[in-house]
Amino acid sequence: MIQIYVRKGCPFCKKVETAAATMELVSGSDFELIDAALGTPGRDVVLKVGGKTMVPFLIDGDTSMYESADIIEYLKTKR
Ligand SMILES: N[C@@H](CCC(=O)N[C@@H](CS)C(=O)NCC(=O)O)C(=O)O
Repeated sequence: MIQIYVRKGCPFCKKVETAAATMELVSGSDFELIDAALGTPGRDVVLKVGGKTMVPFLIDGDTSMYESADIIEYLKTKR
């Protein structure tokens, strides 16, 4: 399943979550939201895979990306 790493209070994460909802993609079935707050395993994954701690961060198999706009475009291909 697509994994989207987010943090509470992150407006770029909220933008991705709102766009996903508008596309009628459902959290828990179409994608999984994972907390990447300081001290979480999610943050470690983001850093290990992407090289930065920035969120939102998407992982879908071998595909991974930062940048909310790119993530939204990617999700559009998964509707
Ligand atoms: N241009 C990026 C900006 C993302 C961004 O600035 N995210 C903040 C949190 S809202 C962040 O992760 N900053 C760096 C960090 O905390 O390591 C996007 O549109 O996704």
